[in-house]
Amino acid sequence: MIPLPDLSYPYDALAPVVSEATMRLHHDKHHAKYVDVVNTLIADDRGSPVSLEALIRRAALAGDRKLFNNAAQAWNHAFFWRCMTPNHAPPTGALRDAIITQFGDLEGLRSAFVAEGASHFGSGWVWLAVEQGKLKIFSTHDADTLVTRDLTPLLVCDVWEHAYYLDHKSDRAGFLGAWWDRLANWSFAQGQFAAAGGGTPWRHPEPIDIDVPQIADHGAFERALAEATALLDRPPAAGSLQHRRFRQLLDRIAGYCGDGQRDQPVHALPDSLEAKLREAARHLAEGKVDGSHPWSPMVGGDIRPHPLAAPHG
Ligand code: MN3
Repeated sequence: MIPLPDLSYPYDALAPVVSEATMRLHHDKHHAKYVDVVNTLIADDRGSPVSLEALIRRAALAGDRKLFNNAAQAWNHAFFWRCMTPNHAPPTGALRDAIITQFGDLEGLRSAFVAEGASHFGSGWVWLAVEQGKLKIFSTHDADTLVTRDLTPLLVCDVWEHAYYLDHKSDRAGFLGAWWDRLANWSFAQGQFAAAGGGTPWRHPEPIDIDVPQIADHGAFERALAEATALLDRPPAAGSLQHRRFRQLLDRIAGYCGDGQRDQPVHALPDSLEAKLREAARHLAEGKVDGSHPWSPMVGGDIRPHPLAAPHG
């Protein structure tokens, strides 16, 4: 299943150019809906999960408009979140040099970008990209994306009305100018520019298989522990696919260890992990929402008693 990537900044970090209300609506409703539709459309697919990039190309080749539109929108939005930062700083280095060579100065590039987005008819996206070593500004309609083209995107701005209407009403040019001046993530764009010259550009987060098989042997137990440990360090948001997978991992680990109620072989958890996993499971089971607790983001969804939450000993 395709994950909905979390934002790397708080919802209110981009205000006032993009308000908290717009970010919550845009990420949690619009973007989440595209991801949900993709996951519904691919739910019957068998085999290992395929990357979102591969899925988009496959849908384009097959002429599957519904899958293409939703998958491309899922990708475009995930990329768009990365193109914004609350710590805006102008471009430097090789990218700055390329901008000056082609556009005279940063202002020249800004004018071209804002004009392209402002004059784009209807919904779509305005991009700064690299094509055969040259910077290029252009726009795409509706869900159309650069994933299916031989271009490396550096920055994108969403010019669908839902991206700016709450904060800027119909002033799309005003939104684009403020976005450029205050939010454009040049540090990210520089990484993309370097990758265009021979490297790996940004990829959508890998698909997640939420169905964790029963743990049958010690090798699988070790792998499940390693994954759970990694997730313990960055608790996934309630309701996310990562969250659902974490719950499954806890179930499988508990099943393999035995819950103390039944005559099951009991395999010991490493001491270093036991307390952390039991604490995570207890918070999931209690459904406690306490903003100060590191496990608060884990709480939510299908809360139920968990074997690992049972008193120890
Ligand atoms: Mn949008």
